[in-house]
Amino acid sequence: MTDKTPFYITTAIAYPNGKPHIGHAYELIATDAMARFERLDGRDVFFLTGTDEHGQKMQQTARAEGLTAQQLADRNSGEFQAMGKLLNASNDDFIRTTQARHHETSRNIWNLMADAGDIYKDSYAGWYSVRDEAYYQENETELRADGVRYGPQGTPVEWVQEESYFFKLSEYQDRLLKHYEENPDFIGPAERRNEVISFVKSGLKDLSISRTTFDWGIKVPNDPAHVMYVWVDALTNYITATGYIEDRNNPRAKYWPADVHIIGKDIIRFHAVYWPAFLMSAKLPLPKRVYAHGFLLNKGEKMSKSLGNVVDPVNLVNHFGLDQVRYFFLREVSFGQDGSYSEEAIGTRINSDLANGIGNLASRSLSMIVKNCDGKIPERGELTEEDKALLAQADALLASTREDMGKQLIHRALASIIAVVSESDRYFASQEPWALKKTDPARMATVLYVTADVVRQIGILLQPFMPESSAKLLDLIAIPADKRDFAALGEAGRLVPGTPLEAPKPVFPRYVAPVVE
Ligand code: ME8
Repeated sequence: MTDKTPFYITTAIAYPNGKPHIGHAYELIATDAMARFERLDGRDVFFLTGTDEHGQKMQQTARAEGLTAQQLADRNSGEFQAMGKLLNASNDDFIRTTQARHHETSRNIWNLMADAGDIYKDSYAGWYSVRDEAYYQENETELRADGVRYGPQGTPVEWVQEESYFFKLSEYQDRLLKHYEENPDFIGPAERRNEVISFVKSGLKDLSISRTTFDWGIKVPNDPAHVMYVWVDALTNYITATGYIEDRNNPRAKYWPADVHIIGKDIIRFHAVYWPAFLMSAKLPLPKRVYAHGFLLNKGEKMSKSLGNVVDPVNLVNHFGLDQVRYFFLREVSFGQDGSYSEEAIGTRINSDLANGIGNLASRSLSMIVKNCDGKIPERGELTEEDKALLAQADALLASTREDMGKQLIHRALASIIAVVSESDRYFASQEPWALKKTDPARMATVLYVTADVVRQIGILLQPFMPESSAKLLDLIAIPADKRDFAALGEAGRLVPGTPLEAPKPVFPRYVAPVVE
């Protein structure tokens, strides 16, 4: 049965203090694959991404570049939107936290928390990392030999002391722990869940939620000397886009609460501690799941401007091709763990899985059909045990990939699809349809039919990961537009004998590394 219920998925919203890097691209590609998967599976999907434009980091960067924060945000938010187009991201909306709709929702959620009695004015004194836009306890920081104090993410912290509003986070410690216990799927993967639970168990202090020493932010209701702490406003973006707080009749209100927030592991604390506490205070439903992916490392090393190894996603896509890059990251990196990439590794994946794998299977089987079956999908005869076993494996992919994708195990879903490609290669080689051409053409036709139907199902299932190439693959087998979603998998959409095919064009070329002179 097709599940048509709403499905709301988000990426983190990036700081547009610079151009997007490969980490941003990775998160967007992965979230896009999940959104596309659910859409093809019949769900009513809302997929949101955007930019997080306020805060001290934005203001400082803008100043250093001789721009206003708004100018910097406008310039780089445009870069993030362009990256989304380049990556073929299918987001339904792009939110910018400087938009009026977002200012309104941020004020509304603030007022709801204030009405609950959870906000009070005091003064803050403590450590702050502008790079992380995060407050840290002294015991989370360390003074290093260079005389600089660093926070837990390795970024410098500075001492801030100013009048500030506080959120009574300490009062939510028990409720949060109870929520994690009662909802074991709320945080994934398990390492992150354990990390969050031990952080909360170690004791929560009230959280400073406004700043007075700069003004690039959303003004606190009735106290314009304060701007909201950037994370209060940033996290709120997820609900802004649904209009849920303002109008439950908004056609998008049905998407709240979100099914899953996809974020990087460095920002789990904000999403799995602060955000649910704010929502509990505002008496709003909590997101169903927060899933943190790992970090991408360049040849095993952290990317940083000083190491000069920050890879521009545009260059990577221009060099290898978009779907090749999408495939590589989604297949190579275990989603939830850190992953390393290198040009060699990308080239190897492209050749083994795409060119020699699915590409070769499709071109061998389809060109044989074109040459030997009158250019039409052949009739299939009686199925042998081998035919049935292969079709059964392909037919079983929907259930297994659905289960994997439901747990954000993207790499596992892809691995099982590619395993069926390898299985089909073995089947094709052992059935020897080229030999059957002379001895038993009817049997050859059945073997080609079975192989082509597996190619069809693989093409349908690969659409979330490689939308453009999969469409080309499905074009080669003349699959009509209304037979490309998951409802057409298995018996329901089997190839129709007599459908004319054209000679297959290569969909996945081999990658040949450029010769370095
Ligand atoms: O954190 N590999 O923005 P951001 C993988 N504005 N993912 C990476 C990465 C890497 N090398 N570097 C960063 C922020 N990311 C906030 C979010 S959400 C309400 C506010 C991921 O631009 C990072 O983990 O620093 C985060 O999920 C996203 O990119 C944006 O990072």
